[in-house]
Amino acid sequence: MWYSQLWIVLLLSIMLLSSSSYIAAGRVEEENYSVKTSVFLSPPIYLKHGSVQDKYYHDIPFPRGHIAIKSFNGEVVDENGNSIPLHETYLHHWVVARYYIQKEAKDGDSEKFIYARNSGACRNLGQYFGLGSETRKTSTWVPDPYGIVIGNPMEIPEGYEEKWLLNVHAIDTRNVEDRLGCTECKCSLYNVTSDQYGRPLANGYVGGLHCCYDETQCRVKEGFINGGVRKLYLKYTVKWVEWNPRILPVKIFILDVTDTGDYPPGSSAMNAPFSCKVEYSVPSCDSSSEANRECVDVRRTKVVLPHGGDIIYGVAHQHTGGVGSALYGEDGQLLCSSYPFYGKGEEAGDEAGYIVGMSTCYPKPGSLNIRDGELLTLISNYSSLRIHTGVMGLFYLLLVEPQPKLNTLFSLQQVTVPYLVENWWVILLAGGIMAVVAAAIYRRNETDSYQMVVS
Ligand SMILES: *[C@@H]1O[C@H](CO)[C@@H](O)[C@H](O)[C@H]1NC(C)=O
Ligand SMILES: *[C@@H]1O[C@H](CO)[C@@H](O)[C@H](O)[C@H]1NC(C)=O
Ligand SMILES: CC(=O)N[C@H]1CO[C@H](CO)[C@@H](O)[C@@H]1O
Repeated sequence: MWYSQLWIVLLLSIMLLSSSSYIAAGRVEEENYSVKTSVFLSPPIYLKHGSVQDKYYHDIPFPRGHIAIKSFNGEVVDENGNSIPLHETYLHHWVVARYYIQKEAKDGDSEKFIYARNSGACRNLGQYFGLGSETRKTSTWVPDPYGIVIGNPMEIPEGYEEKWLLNVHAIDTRNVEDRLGCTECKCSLYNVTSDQYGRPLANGYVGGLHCCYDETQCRVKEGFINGGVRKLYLKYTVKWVEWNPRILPVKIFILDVTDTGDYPPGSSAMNAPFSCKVEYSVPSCDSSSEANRECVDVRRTKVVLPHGGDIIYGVAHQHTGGVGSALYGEDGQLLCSSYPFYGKGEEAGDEAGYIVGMSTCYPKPGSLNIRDGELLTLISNYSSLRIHTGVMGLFYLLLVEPQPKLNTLFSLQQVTVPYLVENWWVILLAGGIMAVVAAAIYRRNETDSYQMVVS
């Protein structure tokens, strides 16, 4: 049986490898054979030179059933599936949110709509997934035995079904006068005097989402004649596994460096101002009074998670100009830092001047814990060599309920080998048992193991 032989080979290599790399080796084996990949396209997004689309799409195609999401990524493509570089279409952000809707209700019927939010405190950041320009090169992989569990029939209210909402904010910057200005939503380039709700712009508001909303137009180069409309899509790729009792569900938290911490008491205060401002501006360093030789703008906020857990994954979201973000525990311990990497060339995924990826944190499960009610410090750094408007400093965290320490061989099948044992013979024994278990599982899943679900 080649499968169990492979296991022995793997186990032998596990014993020879250092602790960090054998975590990876354990994962490949456990995870990949039953992971399914679904690739979907958003509804078409029509863009002409300099134009903005910021639309919400209800009931988007999504993997159905009681499953665990392992990763979620997206990118902008054209009708032929070609990747579109950020200097042509800037992906300001995409956001995917979960909701329940009464079975016979029409989308948009707010009475019959229940927003199934993440576990974070920002009421206006309730999404499950969301990134921006960095989406092509940012790992969103949720390691085994963890997963973002969705579609649990026990959680969906009676008479309702679970659906997904997609928001894509894209800015076409071909032939615009000031590319960075358009992506940073500078109001002077957008010829707007009121925000998306028709309210006049606040005094001193020079750039941000209130100036580059849906159907607005960024100034194109003088003399440029309209080059026609282009049809694009957000292509999103969801990796997932069927739910099984060995999966440990993670909770999603989104922290925001602009969070003021003023949460209205009770959940009814829906029109109270949001404590998370989502975006902010970075003044340029020569205009600030302080001697700031490095020209780094450091934003900082304190946030409390009423209910904590063990950190499984962390990543920050920043815009152009970002130079890093970090989360610290109450005792000052660094919990996770996440740094942007900028592209160097022309092609999609490596566009010079744009953040094309963010580094991520995968602490050893159980090694970093956030206590209930712990006061965390979130820091977001931007270069202030020049002014930046409409920047963001979000931090995504995946947390799991702390697991009881394992001390019986019986529970081995729940967990990957490496965390458990120091003595090689125990690994070997455990490995033998796991090989049998894995082979049995493998056989059971054989029929659907490599099925690709493409819609
Ligand atoms: C700016 O907006 C005004 C009124 O909304 C319009 O009349 C004018 O043509 C616009 N200018 C440009 C350059 O688009
Ligand atoms: C943020 O900038 C400050 C000041 O330059 C620096 O001390 C800190 O290490 C930076 N943090 C990150 C995460 O880049
Ligand atoms: C197809 C697939 O899901 N591959 C994953 C296998 O596991 C590694 C981690 O060990 C992931 O990075 C891959 O994405």
